[in-house]
Amino acid sequence: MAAASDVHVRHWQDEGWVLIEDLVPAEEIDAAVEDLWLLYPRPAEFHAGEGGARRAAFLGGADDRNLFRSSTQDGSPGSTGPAFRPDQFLGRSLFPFPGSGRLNRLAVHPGVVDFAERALGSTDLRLYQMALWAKYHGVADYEQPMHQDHNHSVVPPRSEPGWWHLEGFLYLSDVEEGTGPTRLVRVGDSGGRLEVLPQSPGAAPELYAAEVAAPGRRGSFLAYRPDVFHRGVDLTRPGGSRFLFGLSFKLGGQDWIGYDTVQPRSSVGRFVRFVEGCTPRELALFGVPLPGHPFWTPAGLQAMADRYPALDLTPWWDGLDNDRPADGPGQMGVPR
Ligand SMILES: O=C(O)CCC(=O)C(=O)O
Repeated sequence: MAAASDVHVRHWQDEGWVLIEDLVPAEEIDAAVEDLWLLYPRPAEFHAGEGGARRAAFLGGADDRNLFRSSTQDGSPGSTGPAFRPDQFLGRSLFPFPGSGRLNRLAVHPGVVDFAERALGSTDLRLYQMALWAKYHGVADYEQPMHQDHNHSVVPPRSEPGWWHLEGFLYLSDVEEGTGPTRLVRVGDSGGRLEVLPQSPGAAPELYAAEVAAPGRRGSFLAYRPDVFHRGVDLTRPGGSRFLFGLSFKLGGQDWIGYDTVQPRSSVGRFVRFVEGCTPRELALFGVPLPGHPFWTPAGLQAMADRYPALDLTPWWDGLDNDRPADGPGQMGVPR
């Protein structure tokens, strides 16, 4: 497994953000990306005006889930310059995704999870943001103002170890100048400042002067702290596109932080298949209690086996201190 180095971990902790090149091998991304095209048109298709309903979803609509509200930067029609515009967010799709399951597996990629655990200093993590984000040149003016993601928490972030969370983008396509590499500012350059509202170039020229772009090949992982100023920029290359998997992590128990929830889609077949391929540690990222947790009883594990027939429940049964039934229903979920 490709692993992030301690230098990457320290860089994230000290500077606030880091780009880890090739954290996921390009071959794994290429195999997983085949599932993307069930949701989005391939770039050539999109720009040729093909792609049917998958393309139409990008035209003439708006998605305001991510909007920051401010009187001066509301991205109203016709506005120019950095702003949050509803059509910037048209390409978001929530986990779990259809297809082979390879794209879903990237949510728990060992290289990404290992980095998040080391950066946050804990193995008790939760995935709280799991969404794809597709952008195509020409769909929207993607230029955003400098901001911190205060929409990930109902309280202001704290900037000390133990209270951080980790926001991340796994690159599913090569992200180069012209295809919108995110701009970010080192925390040292913003001096610990917190701003709930986005900062315009006129109001905070020093943040724009300090911004650095984060281009990288597919498989790279961009991670930033919640107190890092950053912004999306426009896609300027004709025919260009950018595909990311937003994966953000928090410590277990930090209920004030959240974004995407998986529960509303947890009974669909694609989620069942995903769960059935996971280890206990991977499922803990979604809040599933670990083996040995007092939540589990023999009846609870039988019900788990009914809901996820192909999940290997052996570790959970082992965690019950030999309390397993002598004769279960004979499914993989109930070891004999
Ligand atoms: O798309 C990007 O590069 C960054 C997006 C972003 O910062 C946001 O929407 O909050």
